Amino acid sequence: MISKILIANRGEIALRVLRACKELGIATVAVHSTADSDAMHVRLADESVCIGPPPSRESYLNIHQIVAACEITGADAVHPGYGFLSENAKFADILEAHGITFIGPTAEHIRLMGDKITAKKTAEELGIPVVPGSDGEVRPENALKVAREIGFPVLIKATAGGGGRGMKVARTEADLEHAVATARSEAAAAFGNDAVYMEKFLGKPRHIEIQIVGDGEGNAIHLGERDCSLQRRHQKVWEEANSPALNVEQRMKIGQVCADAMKKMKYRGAGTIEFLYENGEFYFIEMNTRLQVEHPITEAITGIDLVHEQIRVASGAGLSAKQEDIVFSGHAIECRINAEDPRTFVPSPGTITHFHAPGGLGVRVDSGAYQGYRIPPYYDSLIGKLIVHGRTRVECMMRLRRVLDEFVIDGIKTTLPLFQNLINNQDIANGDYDIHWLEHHLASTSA
Ligand code: MV4
Repeated sequence: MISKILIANRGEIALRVLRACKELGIATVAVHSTADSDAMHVRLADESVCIGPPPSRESYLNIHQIVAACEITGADAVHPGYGFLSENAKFADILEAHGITFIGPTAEHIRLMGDKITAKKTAEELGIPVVPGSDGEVRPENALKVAREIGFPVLIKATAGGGGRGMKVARTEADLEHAVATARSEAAAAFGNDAVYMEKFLGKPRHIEIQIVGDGEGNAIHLGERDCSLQRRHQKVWEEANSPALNVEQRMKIGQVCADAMKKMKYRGAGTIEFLYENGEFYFIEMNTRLQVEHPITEAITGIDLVHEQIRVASGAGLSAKQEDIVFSGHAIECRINAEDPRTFVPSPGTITHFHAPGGLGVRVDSGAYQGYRIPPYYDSLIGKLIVHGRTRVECMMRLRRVLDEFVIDGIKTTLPLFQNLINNQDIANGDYDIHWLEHHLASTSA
């Protein structure tokens, strides 16, 4: 049984995890850099430990400091949140070696899915549909042969990459050699691993991901999909559950394929299986072995607290529900609110002089911000997530429009105006968008 959880993260997700711990009656330890002493989760935690100066590599990424904080406080489990050390297999190994429970998958599964070549091979072996592509690593000497077999255009990806980092498109044979060489050198520089692989480049897909939870013993459930196609420079902006593009049959089919795959690998914890969706077909691209930023929209339509599930599974109590118990109800949209200029997206740190979070039925604001809070310049610009639920997508959009007009954040610039623009856009109203839509929209409206 877990008695005290150290939350190895900051910002809105640290507060979110803390809430779940308190609901389960589990003691909480917050860790923070010197720049986050005034953070809300530090104030609300039972204990807090300063783990270093502002730079992440000296604080939130400092494994020694985090393990030391566990030893000092007697925390017997760590929740990593997302980002930072959440998909660091070495961190999971070190915690287990210290007898501290890592609330997440095994280090073995983190490593397996962290390498995008082994992730794709594993997915295919488990019966998950994948993007047509190379059988493993592609090298300069065999790139042309592989590309001709796949058919142009092709996409070269770094096996140690993910999230769009290190990808290069080759549209013709003339582009290929340079694309492969550039991808390999950038991968070596960014990840210390120059291995790349190749896939058929899909031109106008949606980005649809499936939420799963496994108990590590062969049971697993899926909690439906999230449509994350509205992205800018690989940063998700607006996410929806359900996807406007899927029907119930498609949802249940791809969900079951993923749940069955997780049963076969005895996956432990929460995970997200990412697909590109085009012309009615799903194509696996990668799997994330962590809780995702956008998990609240899945919680909104299923009523399941995903952090509760993570803690239950980590403590050996198993899943709280069977697949037949899962009911999808209504529609939810998440808007990521960043402290950025809404036109240029340049970060806008500073002090919040007035903060009013909207409320009402079906409205959730996950944020550690408050009036007088000073947003530090050292970390990503996400200051909160606005999650709105309705019985239908139309009701959800109506509610979202009201909520965006009610939300007050003064003293800094935020991306709220971007959402007030999107909520009145006809393509968005029709759910008619793909992964390129937002960047095209921003380019056309900023002119
Ligand atoms: C692709 C693709 C097109 N074809 N793979 C981007 C991040 C990572 N999740 C994989 N990504 C892509 N992989 C093939 N074979 C297009 C993208 C992509 C993308 C995917 C989802 C959401 C936004 C995106 C933006 C640019 C490119």
